[in-house]
Amino acid sequence: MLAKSLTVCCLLALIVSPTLAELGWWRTAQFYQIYPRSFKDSDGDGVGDLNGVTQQLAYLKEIGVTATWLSPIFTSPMADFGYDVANFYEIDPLFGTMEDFDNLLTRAKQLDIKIILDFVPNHSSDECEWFIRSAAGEAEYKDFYVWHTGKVVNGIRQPPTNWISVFRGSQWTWHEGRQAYYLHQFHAKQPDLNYRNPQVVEAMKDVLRFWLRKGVYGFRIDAVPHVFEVAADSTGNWPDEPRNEYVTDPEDYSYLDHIYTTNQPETIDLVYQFREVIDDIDAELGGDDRVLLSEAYAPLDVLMQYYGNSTHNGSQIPFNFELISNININSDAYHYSELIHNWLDNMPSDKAANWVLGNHDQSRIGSRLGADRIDAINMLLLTLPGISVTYQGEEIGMTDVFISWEDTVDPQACQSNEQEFERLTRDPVRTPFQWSDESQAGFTDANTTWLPLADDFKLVNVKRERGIALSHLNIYKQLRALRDEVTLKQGDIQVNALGPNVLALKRSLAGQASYITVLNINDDVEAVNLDSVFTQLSSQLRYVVVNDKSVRRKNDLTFANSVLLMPKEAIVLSTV
Ligand SMILES: *[C@@H]1O[C@H](CO)[C@@H](O)[C@H](O)[C@H]1NC(C)=O
Ligand SMILES: *[C@@H]1O[C@H](CO)[C@@H](O)[C@H](O)[C@H]1NC(C)=O
Ligand SMILES: *[C@@H]1O[C@H](CO)[C@@H](O)[C@H](O)[C@H]1NC(C)=O
Ligand SMILES: CC(=O)N[C@H]1CO[C@H](CO)[C@@H](O)[C@@H]1O
Repeated sequence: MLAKSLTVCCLLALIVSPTLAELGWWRTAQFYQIYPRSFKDSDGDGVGDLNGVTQQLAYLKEIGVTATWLSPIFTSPMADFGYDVANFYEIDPLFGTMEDFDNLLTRAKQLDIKIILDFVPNHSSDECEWFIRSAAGEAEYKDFYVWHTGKVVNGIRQPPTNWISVFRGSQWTWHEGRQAYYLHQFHAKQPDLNYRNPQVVEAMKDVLRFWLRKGVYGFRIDAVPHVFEVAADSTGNWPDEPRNEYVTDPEDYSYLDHIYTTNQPETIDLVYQFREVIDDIDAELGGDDRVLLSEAYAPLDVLMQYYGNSTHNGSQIPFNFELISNININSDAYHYSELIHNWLDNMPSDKAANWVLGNHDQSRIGSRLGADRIDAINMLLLTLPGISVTYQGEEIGMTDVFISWEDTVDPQACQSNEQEFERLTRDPVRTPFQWSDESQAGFTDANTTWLPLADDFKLVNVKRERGIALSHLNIYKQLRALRDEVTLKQGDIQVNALGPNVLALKRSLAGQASYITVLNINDDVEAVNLDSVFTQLSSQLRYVVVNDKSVRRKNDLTFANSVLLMPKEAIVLSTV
């Protein structure tokens, strides 16, 4: 049964003596991502808004959320649904007013839920005043963006480099007014800010200061690796990027290897600078720590640098996408174990681990890894050490919704074609939240919603799942309650695969009960001997959390040396 087992014990922040509050509330926090367009609509226009979020904060409390990060709510022409910011200081009227935002902060404070905002530094909207003034050549803003007159080949004007946009086609768009090309790594309506201009860096730091002083507890920084391009050479030109030979579509982003437009070394330093702003505001305002969460799909060694180096602190939470990017429906338990170890074993010893299993850009857990693994994955997420990040709807087991080409609105897909959009579209994970079995799933009073609602909303919704003992929601809530145990907050972690089908994690702390999460990720009945991989277990273990595949019930006992698992059964046991 027990073939290869990876037994490395990771000591986390448990040079205990400081209390958790002193260590930082965020170190064991449960973060929840709200996609405001799709969370709750309060004004009947079919699009979610801030008052909707405020109305539902009690639900976040119910599922034990510590802090919630909101996808962008700033003024935007919505070419990329708010990831194209026109004014970094204003709330878009679609989501409400500044007063609505203040009310949200007040209510969140009453409920002790921290609000985190999405910060989109990679670009602004082309409708941003900064861009308009830059395009007009105004001295102060002239170099706020990346401009180039292009090169002339055989008498024909061409963009300065071959760089391809994430949304297909050239990264350069000609601007008639300025008579130059501007750079955009994403949509043409999202010109890249020029971070080699110190005034831009300062302007963006001011944005951070503004919202922190208003009362937000930090930021999730979007698309960090794209912030810098390679520096121009002495003639003011940039190199072309090399081809990826295996991709044949010259419009496709993966046609080129992005060695000059992503993960430039300056990016890390910028994150350290943003952290200094956070720390300065901590010193100015006091109270609980403010935090930076950074989104970067980058190699592990680069991600570890985001945490900080010997002289500088960085992002407290560099998103760990190992279990999003590198696991698929066919992955075995060794693979899960290896990816978990990758993070734990490479992380600086005084930092906190984090685990992200979903977001607004990724296929949902139930669709990506199998609907019958939803509880198992949530168990993993909530019993691993450190910080958990849940995307809205994953706690009730929402799955990807098929959206036809006609109904598709995601620019990443709309810029492709009817054959390819399904591979690119992120609409299926952004559909309205399913609150109840009522009209429009209780999301809105409108007759239509900005994206179609899932067909399964009468079965998969908060109201119904509250009443089912072993629903995804109730299992999630039980796991959340378990996270208050000191062992789960501060304990050691040991992760082992017991053969290809069973993954086990043990959390332990001297003088406390140990907790063992055991997941049968496949469809055979398995009998495992936990004594073979974990030491110091009591001979009998108690079931603390079970899922609907289990034949055992909560509080039943089992022998540690013969735990029987049904297909896809996922359980948490404790020593007795
Ligand atoms: C740490 O980061 C700072 C700021 O980016 C940099 O100047 C310094 O060289 C780095 N130190 C080490 C040891 O890498
Ligand atoms: C990083 O932050 C921690 C916690 O706030 C602090 O104790 C430490 O001195 C900081 N390290 C550096 C290099 O600034
Ligand atoms: C929704 O549709 C019903 C029936 O077609 C109609 O009576 C009602 O006015 C519509 N509501 C809105 C908000 O458009
Ligand atoms: C990784 C990534 O693409 N992140 C964001 C950067 O900005 C674009 C364009 O606004 C967003 O769509 C992405 O989510």
